[in-house]
Amino acid sequence: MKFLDVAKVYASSGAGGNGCIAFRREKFIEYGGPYGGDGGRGGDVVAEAAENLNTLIDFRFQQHVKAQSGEGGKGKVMTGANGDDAVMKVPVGTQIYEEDGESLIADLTDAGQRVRLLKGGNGGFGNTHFKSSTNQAPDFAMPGQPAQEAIFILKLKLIADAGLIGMPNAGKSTFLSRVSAARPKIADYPFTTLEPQLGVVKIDESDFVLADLPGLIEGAHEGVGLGDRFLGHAERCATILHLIDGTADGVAKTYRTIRHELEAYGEGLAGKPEIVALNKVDAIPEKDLAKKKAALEKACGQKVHVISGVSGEGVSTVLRAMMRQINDRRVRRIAARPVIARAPVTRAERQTVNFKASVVAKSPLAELDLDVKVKSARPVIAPRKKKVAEAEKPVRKPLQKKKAVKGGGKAKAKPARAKHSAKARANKAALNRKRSRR
Ligand SMILES: Nc1nc2c(ncn2[C@@H]2O[C@H](COP(=O)(O)OP(=O)(O)OP(=O)(O)O)[C@@H](O)[C@H]2O)c(=O)[nH]1
Ligand SMILES: [Mg+2]
Repeated sequence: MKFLDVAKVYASSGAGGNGCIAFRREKFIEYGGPYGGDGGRGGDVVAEAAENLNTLIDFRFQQHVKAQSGEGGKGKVMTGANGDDAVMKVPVGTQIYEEDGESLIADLTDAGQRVRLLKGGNGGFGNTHFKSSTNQAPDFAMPGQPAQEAIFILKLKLIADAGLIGMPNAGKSTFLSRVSAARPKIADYPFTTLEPQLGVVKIDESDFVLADLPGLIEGAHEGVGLGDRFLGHAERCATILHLIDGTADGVAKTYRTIRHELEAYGEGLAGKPEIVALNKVDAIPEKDLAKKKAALEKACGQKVHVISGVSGEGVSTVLRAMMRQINDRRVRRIAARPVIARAPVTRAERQTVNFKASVVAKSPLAELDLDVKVKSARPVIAPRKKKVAEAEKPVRKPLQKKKAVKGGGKAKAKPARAKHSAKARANKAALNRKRSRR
């Protein structure tokens, strides 16, 4: 698949659906009232970083991205359907700029990362929304909000741990094919590599991603040769491997030319950790080797590795040096990562939260003491002795007994019977009186 690292996209979100004007008309329902539903929401334009993509080539063929508009509201207070979002799948490492190509909107560096570029319009309210005591039959509704439109520039900056930089024919692609399973095109003419190539390098049970970038020549920052736009792919690298063709003359001059191009490009590339390697040692005459190495060391002011991508000489030493620098950056990044206190989400998590806990974090020492305190506290909260409880309770008991004593042995039954018999006697007397009157 062809590699493309810059693309222009015309995007528009979905417009909101219009609100509906309707009135309820049903048999036996007089004055049904307003009955129009709201319009649906328009879809958003969203960019999402996808792991399985390596190029922006899809946007060469599809430059217009449009989200669905919301459906209009309907009678019976039916809300219109929301429009679907338009999701732009881009490779990890894509930067999204405004139309000017300079104002950065988003940098998608992790797989699955999403960003909303354009918001869909809200749906308009139907006439039911406007009913009130003073306007019981509103004959108007709101239109949906219009869609948003914009032009975006997408720029892909590959996520690689290390980058290969050098003049054309320095042996960059040969080195990549030697240390990884990548099979870039190799030939003895300049600018064989026209687009970046990635390979995964495995060394000492660790691995990293190495990018082979097209060759740079003098004046690349002014557009000479392939220009310097591919240097953008080295911006995210932890280290740069600068390869110099040892069979050519003027190694120090070559080194300075490439350094000058890195400085002219800017974006912090010149300040990146650099490993310098004199390549093609298998083809350098022995008498020239020491001289060339010394000249290069003088020019770069650091240790120069002597390697050969063809014979493999010195390759593992260079890879280990690169791995050290990559690991350094990985450690620094992990240390700098902010600790995000996540709110409890699941029910089980929420139940573990102690809302009465003090805000000040306990020291580990205090936590150790905790166990001892609980143990010592147990006897204090032990249940009170039964005797004490009984002693407190029987305050009313003697009273009940007293009552019982008053009424004698069958105290409860007797007064009731006595009461009943008195009533019966009274009734009997009344009956007798009636009879006597007759
Ligand atoms: N003797 C020898 N030749 C090498 C070595 N590495 C690369 N070459 C040769 O150098 C030529 C260029 O190699 P490439 O790997 O295509 O160089 P490159 O830096 O990728 O070049 P561009 O893609 O044009 O920038 C090829 O003919 C390789 O066979 C090496 O270590 N020893
Ligand atoms: Mg190449």
